[in-house]
Amino acid sequence: MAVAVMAALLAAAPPAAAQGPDAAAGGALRIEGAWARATPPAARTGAAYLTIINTGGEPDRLVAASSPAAAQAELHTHISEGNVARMQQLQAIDIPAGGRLSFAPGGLHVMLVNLQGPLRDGTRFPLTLRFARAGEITIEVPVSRSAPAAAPAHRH
Ligand SMILES: [Cu+2]
Repeated sequence: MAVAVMAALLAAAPPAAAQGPDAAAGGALRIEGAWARATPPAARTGAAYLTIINTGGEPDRLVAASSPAAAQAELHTHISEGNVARMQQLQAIDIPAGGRLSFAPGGLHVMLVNLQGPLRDGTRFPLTLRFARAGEITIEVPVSRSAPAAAPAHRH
């Protein structure tokens, strides 16, 4: 009797997470290598970077982002006009089937607008990404002064 109850409890337990602390899975999508640059105390904006990997056979589309760390989280890229690089907000970003989308300094980034407070080196904050197909995926974004060693670091 006791054994049967135990077996039922085990069967009801959720499956163990099969991912590391820096990877989040949402169906066919995997989010890796998230980080945000530490900001000065008075900064009103920050930027977060990450890589989205679509392991599935269907395209998906990143349509929004949000975080308790800031009033708004916008999808931005950099465009060059002559010698001037400036940021441009995107309404959505496609991720092809089997594709990989990298956000990195000088390119795509999640712009955190009206920060609730500075992003401090060594802390983490939640970031929720909303996809047309996969729905919402929330990740923890570590804050550091520069790109983690595993991430491609390029400056502009
Ligand atoms: Cu921006």
